[in-house]
Amino acid sequence: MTHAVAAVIEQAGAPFVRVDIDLDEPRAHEVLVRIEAVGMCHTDLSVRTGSIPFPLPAVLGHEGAGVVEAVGAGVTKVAAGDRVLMSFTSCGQCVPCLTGRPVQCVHWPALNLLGGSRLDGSATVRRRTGEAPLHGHFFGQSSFASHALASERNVIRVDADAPLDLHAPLGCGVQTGAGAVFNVLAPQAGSTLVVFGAGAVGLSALLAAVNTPATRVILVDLNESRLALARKLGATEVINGKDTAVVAAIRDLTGDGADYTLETTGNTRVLRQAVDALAVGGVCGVVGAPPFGSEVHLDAAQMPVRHPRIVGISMGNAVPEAFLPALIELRRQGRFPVDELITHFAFDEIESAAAAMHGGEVIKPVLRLS
Ligand code: CXF
Ligand code: ZN
Repeated sequence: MTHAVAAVIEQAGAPFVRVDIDLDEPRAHEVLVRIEAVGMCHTDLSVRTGSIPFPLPAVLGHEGAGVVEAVGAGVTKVAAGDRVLMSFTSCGQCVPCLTGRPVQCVHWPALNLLGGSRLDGSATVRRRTGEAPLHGHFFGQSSFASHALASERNVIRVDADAPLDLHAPLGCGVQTGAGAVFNVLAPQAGSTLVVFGAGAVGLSALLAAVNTPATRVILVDLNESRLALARKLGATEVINGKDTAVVAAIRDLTGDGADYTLETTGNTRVLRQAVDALAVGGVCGVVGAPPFGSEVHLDAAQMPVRHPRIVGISMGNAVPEAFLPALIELRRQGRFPVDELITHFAFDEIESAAAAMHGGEVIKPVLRLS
């Protein structure tokens, strides 16, 4: 049993509150991590509002980074003292896992997004006092806490001098945007990519896109300061959707439309725009997560006429053990300046961090615990 302190959401719409918790002992393939830094992602806030039905009360947080304190008897990948990032988890035994597609693990929703416990139903976190329930195992970590119980599968070892407070968000938001571009859209030479949304995911997609042979990368958002940052980070054009008909503006800029679009906002009207803005045969990647049950209207008659391809993507379709070290190296070389997206907060400022991200002033809050 490990004593820890967590930021808990007690019920939908409630603030984060500090709760003393106990973590289970690491099982054979589990890893106990002392958290040094943890990023905040919109998915954490979507659970808080109830638009993702993760069971509450719960310890959220899924961009944790820290130092391994203990490992289960069967763990060989890391040892106590190693510094690690955490990403999503997967079962390792289903056909998608065994064929290199852990994001498509058949147990992915239960293990990461909806379950709240290990797959066998056992709890990883408990309150130190009182009988009220508490759910954890969010993305196999629940890292809005001083310590998290992860598994061998979702920790990635990094160098001893790695700046964890700059690397933590690679585990979800940054991987989601960058991987959508590098691993799925993979834009061809001379092509045009339009990214809808200049938040952490959209701007990470931009940071990736400037490392591809796409020659035009257009960012669409409603916030002028985010669009200014997008320009600074290499967007060739920006569109403020507040005062512009976005699809018409993209056609003005491109002629027939964009070869690739990427929807990162989770707004279904924007998804419609991202499909309508495609050139014939173009590809629209969808990473934005609207509330569960949301539906989108498309012009179905255009499907056999303009041949759009619409691809759902999560976690950048990445294998984190391979992908995160690549992002770290690109950053080290100055080719992936993710630092520009990050604002640091103390762990006990978690509520201000959430407000600043929600309000658009901050792109990627990272909480420091030490
Ligand atoms: C999530 C969004 C909700 C669906 C699964 C992937 N991505 C990151 O937080
Ligand atoms: Zn996330």
